[in-house]
Amino acid sequence: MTELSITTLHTSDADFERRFMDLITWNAGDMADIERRVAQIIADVRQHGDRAVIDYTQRFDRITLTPEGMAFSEAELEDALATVPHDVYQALELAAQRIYQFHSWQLPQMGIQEFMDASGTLLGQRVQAVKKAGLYVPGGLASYPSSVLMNAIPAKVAGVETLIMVVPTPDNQVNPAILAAARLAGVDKIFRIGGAQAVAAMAYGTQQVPAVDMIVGPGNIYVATAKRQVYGQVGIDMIAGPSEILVIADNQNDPKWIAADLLSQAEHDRDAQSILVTDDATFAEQVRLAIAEQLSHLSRSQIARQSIMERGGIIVVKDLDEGAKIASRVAPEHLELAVADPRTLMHKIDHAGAIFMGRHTPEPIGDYVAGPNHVLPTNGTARFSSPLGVHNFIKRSSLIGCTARSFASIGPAASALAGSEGLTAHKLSVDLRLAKE
Ligand code: HSO
Ligand code: ZN
Repeated sequence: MTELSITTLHTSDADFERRFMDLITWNAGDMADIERRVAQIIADVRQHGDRAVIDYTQRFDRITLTPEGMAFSEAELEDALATVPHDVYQALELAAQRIYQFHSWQLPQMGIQEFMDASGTLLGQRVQAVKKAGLYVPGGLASYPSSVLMNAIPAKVAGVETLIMVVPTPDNQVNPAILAAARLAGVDKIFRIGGAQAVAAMAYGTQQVPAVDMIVGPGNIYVATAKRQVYGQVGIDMIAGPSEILVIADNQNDPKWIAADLLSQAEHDRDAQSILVTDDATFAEQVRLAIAEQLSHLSRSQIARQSIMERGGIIVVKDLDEGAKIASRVAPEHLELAVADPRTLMHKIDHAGAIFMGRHTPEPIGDYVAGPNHVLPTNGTARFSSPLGVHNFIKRSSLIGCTARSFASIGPAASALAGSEGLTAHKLSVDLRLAKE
């Protein structure tokens, strides 16, 4: 086995800044060709509907669908569900129940909220769920039942009326636990389609696939590009990059625990990023050795090894406060605070998608059963964006109601502003009513 090298930086090094920026800068590469191909697929689906979706499915997934066969039938779902191992089903149930509970707690006040201001004008807002949402679920290596729960349950809790799901089934293969999760979460209809063609179908609608208002869920680069291109026609959640974890750990941890936590995200993707921040160089070396040892036993050791060697990092800081500053600059998707007093340290963190507090809270507990969402901002976007939640499926309408009296009081200012903007129809609309009163 080749020696496992991990980029190791000390904040006291003269070239720390440059090497730190190199470590955390992520470039997805040239996208022009993918953009073009995706645009073509979307245009085809808009023009030819199901016909185009079926043709692309034949080409990419090697299956022949009829229009009616695009969605799973009840009988097919029942058959698939019967094959899910009992312990997996029970675990999904527990996860679903905990995710439901957390997102119910998160729900803001819905419905009509209003007040009367000093002029006597009624002001307020109506808060409601989007009507229809579509969930993309990848096939293959990144097809996770837990992600079905994490995307579907917030939609249902928010009050989305129609929730559909698409999942590609290349060579007719599908993980039955995906279907079980969809059932548990209350998904209304599941289509066996994927790729940019499935995103286009949900955005514009076809004969079989209803057009939705909002598309959520992870996917490969084609799916991500398609989501970006249909944004505006529909809402989208976010464009997720490769997984990331940053662990701040003191030397009181078991290096094996921390090594496994770092590997948990490295095994997602060769491009995933795992960073250890510690105030003890000897501990850092123990973690490196534990990573090397554990790597050889992992089912995805090749992926994890590449991620650790090419994108992983160890940063040795002078104290935990400096560690918090470094972590805030990374703004990682997942941040573990494996220290004695995680709460104090948490207050010093400006940005992170999810914060795991204390030595007994490893990242994977949040991936599956804690309750908060595992769909989180990546690539530094935690500076301005938030985990997926009920809010992604909620929208507001403003309410404004003048009386003759309140209109007389605030109308003249509107008239003056309309005049100054040179918009004479605006002004007339106000003035006609003012004249009458
Ligand atoms: N950690 C991933 C989600 C996931 N993990 C699904 C396991 N299954 C999000 O970054
Ligand atoms: Zn994970």
